[in-house]
Amino acid sequence: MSPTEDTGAAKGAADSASSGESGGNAAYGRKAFKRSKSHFADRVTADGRDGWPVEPGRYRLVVSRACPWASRALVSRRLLGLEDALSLGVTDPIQDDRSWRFTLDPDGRDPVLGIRYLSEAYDARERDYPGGVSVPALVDVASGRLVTNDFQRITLDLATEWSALHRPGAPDLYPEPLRDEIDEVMEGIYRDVNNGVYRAGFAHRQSAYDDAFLGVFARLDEVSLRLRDRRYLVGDTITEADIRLFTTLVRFDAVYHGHFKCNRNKLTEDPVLWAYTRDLYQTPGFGDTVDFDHIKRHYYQVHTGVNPTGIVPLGPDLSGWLTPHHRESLGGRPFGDGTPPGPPPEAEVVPAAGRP
Ligand SMILES: N[C@@H](CCC(=O)N[C@@H](CS)C(=O)NCC(=O)O)C(=O)O
Repeated sequence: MSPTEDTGAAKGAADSASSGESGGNAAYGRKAFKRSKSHFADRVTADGRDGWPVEPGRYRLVVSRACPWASRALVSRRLLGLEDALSLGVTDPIQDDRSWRFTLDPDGRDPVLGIRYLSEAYDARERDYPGGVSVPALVDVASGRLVTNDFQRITLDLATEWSALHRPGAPDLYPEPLRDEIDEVMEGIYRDVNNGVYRAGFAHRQSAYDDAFLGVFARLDEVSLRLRDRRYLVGDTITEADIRLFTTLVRFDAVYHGHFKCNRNKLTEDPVLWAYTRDLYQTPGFGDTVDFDHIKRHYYQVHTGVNPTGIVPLGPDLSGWLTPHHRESLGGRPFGDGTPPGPPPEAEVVPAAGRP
């Protein structure tokens, strides 16, 4: 990733003309789409060196299930079994002019933080903070203050700094001997795929779109080749790299192919990537975090600059997600010496509208 790219995440998100990721002025103007570094980059660590020690029950993870960056944290939290230690707040997939809101909760308030808008946690941290309000966000429950919105770091810290609170049998998502390779693979995937689809979707010049489009598919072709005879991206177990690729691929046909015009082909037309993504989708901790209803409504209704009618397509047909993928024949040990997580807590089960 480039730490200087601009998120475009901005306060006031309902209309893409004034909202960041959703198309904020800086991000979505005449210039090429840029993603900025996260403003709040404190880390929650085992030794608490930034003042935020790992502690069960101390923090709340706030996500939108629509957001690919937040969904990384959702998957990591499930795979690592951190549900009891780190509680979860889920926002409405549709932001209004004050950005992410807790309208899915009774009285429109997050039941633990007691706030109606995520921006209240940002304001508690820094009054009149001028930047964007983005998910994922880790919030200190007692003070109501935002700790970090650094999506690149949050998952790595869940994997490495929160290990005392991992469930028995949790996988090692960032194994030390493989870190260089994982980082290298993730860097190309971030630039060309995770962020590339946004650069294509928010492009305002043909050449910017063309570049992003070509980058997306060149990288997907390379990744598809890599995954032809190996089950996972690095090593023979699930790692952080797979989580980061998954959260983009699972959205591909639902939103990136049409809405973001990444339409050389669909995910379902690449037999390797389709089987790989289905394999992960069917792995406990991945698919059970995905809400296709939130994903589609967010992209098609919030990015009004890209989709002025706000019409949400009825397709694609989701039934294929549950079909056999046959990737077991490649070997691989999904959880290494560990075990898959159990089912999600009842309160976190994705409603039927969001599932195949
Ligand atoms: N926090 C990250 C970005 C994560 C991000 O962009 N999340 C999107 C949702 S997918 C968001 O919250 N955007 C704010 C908005 O649309 O107003 C950063 O600082 O770069």
